[in-house]
Amino acid sequence: MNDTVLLSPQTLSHPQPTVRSTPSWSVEAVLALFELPFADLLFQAQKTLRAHFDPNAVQRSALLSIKTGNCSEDCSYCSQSKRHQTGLEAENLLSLDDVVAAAQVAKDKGASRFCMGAAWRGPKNKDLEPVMEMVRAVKSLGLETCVTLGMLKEGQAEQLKAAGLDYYNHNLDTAPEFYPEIVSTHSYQDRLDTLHSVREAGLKVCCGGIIGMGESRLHRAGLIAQLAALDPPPESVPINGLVPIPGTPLAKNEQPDIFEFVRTIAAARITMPRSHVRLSAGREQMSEAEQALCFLAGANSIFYGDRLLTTSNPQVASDNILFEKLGLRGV
Ligand code: SAM
Ligand code: DTB
Ligand code: SF4
Repeated sequence: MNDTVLLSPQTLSHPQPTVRSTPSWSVEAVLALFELPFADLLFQAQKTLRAHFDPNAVQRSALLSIKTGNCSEDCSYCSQSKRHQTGLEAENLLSLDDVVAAAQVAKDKGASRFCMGAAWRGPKNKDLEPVMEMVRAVKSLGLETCVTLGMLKEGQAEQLKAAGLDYYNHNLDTAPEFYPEIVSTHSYQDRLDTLHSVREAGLKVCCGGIIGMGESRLHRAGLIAQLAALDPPPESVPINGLVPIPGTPLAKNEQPDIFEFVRTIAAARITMPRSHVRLSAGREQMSEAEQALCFLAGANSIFYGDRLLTTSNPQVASDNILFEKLGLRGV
């Protein structure tokens, strides 16, 4: 397969409008960004951030795993696949009360959005009603809502929208040509199809990827080009550093250096100027100075709270200290 393939919206099973609201980026053009001198790249990213956002405001989302483990899919990075022996204890869907209590704690700590993740290939129709109740209850606390439930069947995105959902998270994770090396139980096209139905239902899109799965720089550029080619681009773009999980095929993968991660953030910022770019999983392995470089490169969102889904995240108290040192304002 051609290494620089860009699956355009036209390759989707549904026809798309031909006039784009934003210019699209070729893989080669994104690769050229990655190859700029580091300071030139960061300068361009910082200029882009300043043209569209308050550069010192950082959006904060809290995460909760509402259904953990025992997932049928074989995503090779994930602690929750039943095909990997990760020692994770599976849990059924949480109760509404537990979810509301966690959302209230997140709100009290300052998060503005609450993201609920379920380890499903996709929700069954009977799974959707309790999730919709959670969405309604979390929204009534005054938080923005986001869910990540896997692939959606026809009509499900509309039901979630009707329940008041704001965002649906569904990551493309890497370039299309590398995806089959990471996951075999669903395809890149499946991911694009769900993203399309989420958009059609009028939901905001949260879509990003993972750095450090053994991909090349060309693949990283391919991921960014693919995200920027979504029309419109995702409102929220989470860039995750792989959290190596013992028992998964990627547990011992060598990680690219921090500058490559920062370059990916900068490329996301430049190609998706109006999107919130989230410095996502992997922050716990980063120093304060490394995180500061990511903010300089245009990241303006984080996961905030002591836990991600099944792994830990920096403590709220240490994030508050970092924000104070950098003069950042959490929103
Ligand atoms: N099952 C749903 C799905 O696959 O979309 C939702 C949950 S899944 C855990 C959401 C995203 O978390 C993945 O697409 C991936 O980007 C990220 N993720 C999962 N495990 C990770 C890890 N070990 N390191 C970094 N990111 C990870
Ligand atoms: C995203 O891009 N990253 C989050 C969220 N969306 C769902 C998940 C990160 C998971 C990190 C590994 C874990 O805690 O299991
Ligand atoms: Fe399942 Fe999502 Fe993990 Fe893949 S990333 S194994 S679909 S929970």
